[in-house]
Amino acid sequence: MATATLSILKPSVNNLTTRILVRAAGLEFEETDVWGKKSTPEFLAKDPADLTPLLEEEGLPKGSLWESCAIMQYLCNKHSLDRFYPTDPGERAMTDSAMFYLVGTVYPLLARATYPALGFGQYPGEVATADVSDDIKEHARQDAEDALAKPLEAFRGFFLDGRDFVGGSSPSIADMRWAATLEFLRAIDYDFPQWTEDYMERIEEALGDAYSEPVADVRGYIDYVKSQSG
Ligand SMILES: N[C@@H](CCC(=O)N[C@@H](CS)C(=O)NCC(=O)O)C(=O)O
Repeated sequence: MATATLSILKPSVNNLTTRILVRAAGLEFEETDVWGKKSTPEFLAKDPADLTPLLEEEGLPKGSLWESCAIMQYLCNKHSLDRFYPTDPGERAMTDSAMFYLVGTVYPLLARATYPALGFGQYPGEVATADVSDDIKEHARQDAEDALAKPLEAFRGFFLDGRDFVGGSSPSIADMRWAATLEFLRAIDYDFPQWTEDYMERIEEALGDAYSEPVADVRGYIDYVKSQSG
């Protein structure tokens, strides 16, 4: 019987990264799709942030944990998955830096650029949720899309300089986090530099079904929203 439960939403890349890791590591886990089942008193008792992914496992101080990168770091620490989260302090710092950069700096831009196409709600206080015209909202969305080129280049120039992956010769949890996230840019037919396509291809090839099976949910959702916008 699985000792860990991962509560997920299938079209989400924040969820996808953890779904890739548990498969790549061959961990025993139960995956629960919580579409329409969040925001209940039971869910909020475990996850007051009301966000997915959510990991439940005995041994966690509160029995539950949210935030995709924290979940991946915890699982790697607990199961000694050094190949995905190196123990050398310098290599580990590279992995952490790439993940924090993604979550703190890149994801907010990417969400502003892609969420309208994906049909996802945006955050209070942003242009997209303000009482302004659609033209102004589109202008702000385009600004976010344009602004992505700089952090993408920073990522390539630093983390992939002389290596195939942040993790060196094989993908780390930072690579899973980055590749999963970049999938959303297909919703806006983002003009990827060739290195990005090559990087994503390398990750999928290295991880095989562990990547291809869960990413099909995200790609399927993107195909669906594109077919609706036709
Ligand atoms: N930084 C968080 C983001 C989590 C997040 O935004 N999760 C979204 C799915 S992409 C969610 O559960 N949204 C549900 C909601 O807003 O009700 C992580 O990486 O886990």
